Amino acid sequence: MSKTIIVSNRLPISLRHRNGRFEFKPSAGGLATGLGSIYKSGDNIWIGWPGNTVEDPEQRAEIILELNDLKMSPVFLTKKDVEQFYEGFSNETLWPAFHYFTQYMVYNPDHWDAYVRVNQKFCDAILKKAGLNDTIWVHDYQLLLLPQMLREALPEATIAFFQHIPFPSYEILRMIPWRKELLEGVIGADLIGFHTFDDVRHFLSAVDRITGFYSESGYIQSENRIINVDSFPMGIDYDKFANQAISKRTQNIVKKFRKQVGDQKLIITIDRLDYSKGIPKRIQAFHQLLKEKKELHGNVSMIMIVVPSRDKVQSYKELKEEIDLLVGRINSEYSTLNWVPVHYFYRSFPFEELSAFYSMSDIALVTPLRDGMNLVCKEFVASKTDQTGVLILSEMAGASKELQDAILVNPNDQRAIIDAIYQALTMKPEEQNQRIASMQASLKRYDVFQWVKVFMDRLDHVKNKQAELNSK
Ligand code: GDG
Repeated sequence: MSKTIIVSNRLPISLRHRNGRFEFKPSAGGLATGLGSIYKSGDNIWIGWPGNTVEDPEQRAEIILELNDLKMSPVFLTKKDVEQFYEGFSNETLWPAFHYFTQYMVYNPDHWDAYVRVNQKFCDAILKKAGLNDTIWVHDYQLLLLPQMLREALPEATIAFFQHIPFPSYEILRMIPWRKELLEGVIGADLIGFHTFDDVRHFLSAVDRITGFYSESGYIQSENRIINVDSFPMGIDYDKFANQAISKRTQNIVKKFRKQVGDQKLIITIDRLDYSKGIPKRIQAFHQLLKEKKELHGNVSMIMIVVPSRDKVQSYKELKEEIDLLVGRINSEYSTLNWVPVHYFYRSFPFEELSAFYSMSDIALVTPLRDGMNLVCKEFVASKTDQTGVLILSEMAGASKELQDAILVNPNDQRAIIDAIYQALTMKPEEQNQRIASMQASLKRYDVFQWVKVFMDRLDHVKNKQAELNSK
C-alpha cells in the first residue's frame, strides 16, 4: 500500500518548553486543518521542523516518540541551519524577492549552501520513511530544491509542490544568482501549484527563459516527464469560522469587548509582522482620514493586531519600530480620555477572541503590498454571519482575484485607501449585505477541504496522463 507524506518547513504544532520537557499542541492553522484528513489517516505522516533547536540526543528521541503519536516526524535543524537556511536564504533572499522587496535581498553564498544542505536534510529524512510509489506533497518556498532531490532518489514517486507566497516576474527572479537551480529543483514535481494564475504565468515564463525546458498550456515537457503547473486558490475552513462566530463563547466575548469600546464603528486589521503586509501605509491613511473628517473623532477606532514574527531579522526589527512610532503619533495627536484611534496589540490571541474581533468589527482593512493569498480577509467574511460588514482588500493579495465584491484598492494609493474607508463607513446595510452574501457563497463552496480535493484529484490526473504517454 502506498502512503502520502506531507512536507513543510514547520510541522503543524506549537511547542512549549515546560519543566525541562517539551510539550506539543497541534496547530489549528488553516493548512493543518485542510490537510488533517490526509496526514491523520492510515500510514500517512507529516514531516517537518518542530520549530526549535534541540541538540540533546535524549530529548530528540523523546520528541520523535511523542510526535509519532501525532502522525508527525521531525527534521532537526541546528542553530546554524536556522540562521543561514531559515532566517538567511529563506527569509532574507527568497521572501523579499518573491514579494518584490528587492532592497531587502541578501546574496550570501553561505546562506545558499545552507539552503542546499537543509533541503538535503529534509530529503534524507523523507527517504527514511518513503516507499518507491508513495505520494509526497511538498509545501512552500523554503523547500524549492526538494522535489528534484526526491525525484532522483525515487523516480517513480508521485511528487507535488505548492507555493503559498507569490511567484515573482522573471525580471525579479533573475536577480537571484541561484535562480536556475531553484527552478530545476521545483521541476522535480509532477504537479506544481500556486494561488493565482499570475503566479503560474510568472513561473512558466521563468522556466522557459532560464531552464531550457519548454512549456505549453500549463504543461512543462522535461526530459522524460510532463509536469503540470496550475493555480489552486486556497480556501479556509469556512464552517469553523462561521460556527465559532455564532457560538455562545465568542458572543460573550463580543459583549465584553463591546462594553469596553462602546458603540463606535470598528476597523479590524490582523497581520503577522511583515513588511509585505503594508501596515505603516495603512496607519498613515487612517491618520490622514482623521485629519480630514473631524466628525469621525470619537466614532471610529482601528483594532490593529500584529502577530510577532521573524523578529531576529533586521528589516523586521525596523518595521516594528516604525509601526510603534506611527501608532504613537496618531494616538498622541487624537486620543481623548474616552477614545483611542488605534488599539494596537503586538501579540496573538486565542481563536475565540480572534473570532470575536472579526465578528464585532464593521470593516476589515486588508492592504498588503504583496500577498500570496491572504486568509485573514476570507476569515473576516466567513465570520460576518449577520451579513453586515465591509471588506477593503488590496489588489495585490491573491484573494482579490476571488473576492471581487470587496472594495478593492491599490495599497500604494493613500487617497484610494482613505476613500475606501469612508465609503465603507457610510455604506448602506443593503449593499453590505449583498456584497458579503455573495463573497460568503463562494468561500463556502471552495473551502480548504475542496482545495485539497481539487489538488489531489489533479495530481491523479497528471500521473494518469504521464502513464498514458509512456505507454505510447
Ligand atoms: C502565507 C502567505 C497565504 C493571525 N493572527 C492571529 C491568528 N492569525 C492567523 C489568521 C490566519 C493566519 O494567521 C495568517 O494567514 P495569512 O494568509 O493572512 O498570512 P501568512 O501567515 O503570511 O501566510 C499568505 C498563506 O500562507 C496560506 O497559503 O494566504 O499569502 O503569506 O489564518 O487567522 N490566529 C490566532 N490568533 C491571532 O492573533 N489564533
